[in-house]
This record gives sequence, C-alpha cells and structure tokens, in this order.
Amino acid sequence: MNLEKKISEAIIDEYFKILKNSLEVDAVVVGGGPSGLYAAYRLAKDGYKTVLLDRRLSLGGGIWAGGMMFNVITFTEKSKEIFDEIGLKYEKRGELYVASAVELAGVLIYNLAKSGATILNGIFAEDVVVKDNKVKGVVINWSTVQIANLMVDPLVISAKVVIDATGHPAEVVHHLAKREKEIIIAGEGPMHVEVGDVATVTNTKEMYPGLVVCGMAANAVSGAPRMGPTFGGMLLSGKKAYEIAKERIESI
Ligand code: 48H
Repeated sequence: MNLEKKISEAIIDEYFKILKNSLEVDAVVVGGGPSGLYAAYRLAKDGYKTVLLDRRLSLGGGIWAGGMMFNVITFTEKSKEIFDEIGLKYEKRGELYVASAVELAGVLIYNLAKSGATILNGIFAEDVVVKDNKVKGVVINWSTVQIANLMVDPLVISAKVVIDATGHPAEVVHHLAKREKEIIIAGEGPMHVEVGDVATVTNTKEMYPGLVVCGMAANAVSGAPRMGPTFGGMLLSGKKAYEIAKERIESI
C-alpha cells in the first residue's frame, strides 16, 4: 500500500473535479471580503451555481484586521437584522454594535462553505470575458503566477453574471474600463462614515451588462467616501448584489 500516492491522487482527482465543474456557472464572485462572501453565500443557498475566487489563501478580506489591527468590528442599527440572520454574536455600545472581527470572518466563511458554493482560493481574476457587449466570465490565473511575475497564459470561467467584490481597487471594473471607454471610474472619496456606509449600498449596481459591483469597490468606482471599520453597509451591499445578480441570471 502506497499511502503517499493515494493522498496525492485523492487531492488531484478531487481538485480537478471541482475545477472542471466550475468552468460554466451562473455567478462568479471575485473577492472574498464581507460583501463578496455574503453575496456568494446567498446565491449558492438559492441553488445558483456559484464560484467565489480570492487571490489570497484565506478568505475574509479586510474583516480580520478590524480597525488598525484591533480585531473588533462595528455596525449600526440599520444593519442589525442581517447580522442576526447570519448568526453573529455582538454587544450594544451606545449607538453602535460591536463584534469580534474573527467571529464575523468565521461565520461568513462557514455559511459560504456550507452553501454549496465553490471556493477557489489562491486564484485571481486577471481580466474579464466580453462578448456582444456583455460580461460573460472571468479570466483566471494562480496568484503565485502574479506574485512571481511569470508569463503564464490563463484559463477562463464562463458565467451569466460576475460580481466585482474586490474592495478598494475595484479590479474587475478597472479591467473592463481599460477597453470600454463609457465606464467612468470616479475614484474613492475621503472618509465620511455616515455617507460612505449608506453609499456603498446605493452604489451597488450593474455597472455594465453582466457585471455587478459591490462593497468598497462600489464606492471606489462611484466617487463615494470610505467608511472605516464599520461593516453593516458591506453586508447590505452584498445582499443587494445578490438580488441584482439573481435578476440577471433569471433574465437569461
Ligand atoms: C481575486 C481578489 C482580486 C482579484 C482583490 O477589501 P475586501 O474586504 O472587500 P469588501 O468590499 O467586501 O469589504 C471592504 C472592507 O473590508 C473594507 O476594506 C472597509 C470597510 N474599508 C473601509 C475603509 O475606509 O478603508 O476584500 C476584497 C477581497 C480580498 O480578499 C482580496 O484578496 C480579493 O478581494 N481580491 N481576488 N481576484 N483580482 N482583487
């Protein structure tokens, strides 16, 4: 019995099964921060074939570090319901609610993992597929290829809808904007918590047929302010992205 061979074979077979099953899906969510994790979880929970990509190995994006690496996050009354829905433990502190950043990341990742979504970590979206003036998928590669600055041609995941949940850099929208001159990126505004937290939801939209932008990326492309370590808007934005994506998928 060669157990070493069996372990390697099991990993290779299982991963290739996952990858092959991800080549044509309903939704690709690029970015596993709070907004992307929530959007992907809801889509997969509804039965849509969903892939979430993150260039890092660990999902969670900016959640873990709370504010300046103090691993506590905040949210306000208007988003309390969504934190109840995901089952997060929190405490009231004046007009704010506070919770463990680690627990929030854990709960969102756990919900996603149980939802049936495919999680491809260590893989990034380096471009989009555009056909007939619609985004039809993402061009993917290993993050290590990017880190090592290697010249390696990518592969593709086809999707009915792509969600840009890449946070401050709004990477997917930027890739598209390089070619589609009608896409104007206004850039992120300076800190204004009350405005920024609401604007991230208002700015969650279908930027281009087949491409939805959410979370911090939604403000980064719309010229709206940042909001610091408060996460209610992020989850509500993920929820709105899920609703828009669902409508798009159903319309095809
Ligand atoms: C694959 C990618 C790619 C790519 C990036 O930044 P995030 O946490 O995203 P959001 O928008 O859900 O949450 C923002 C929040 O964390 C935050 O930063 C806040 C509230 N800031 C306020 C302020 O004032 O600063 O996560 C984005 C994720 C990360 O995990 C990246 O690794 C990943 O996306 N990512 N994955 N392909 N091209 N680009």
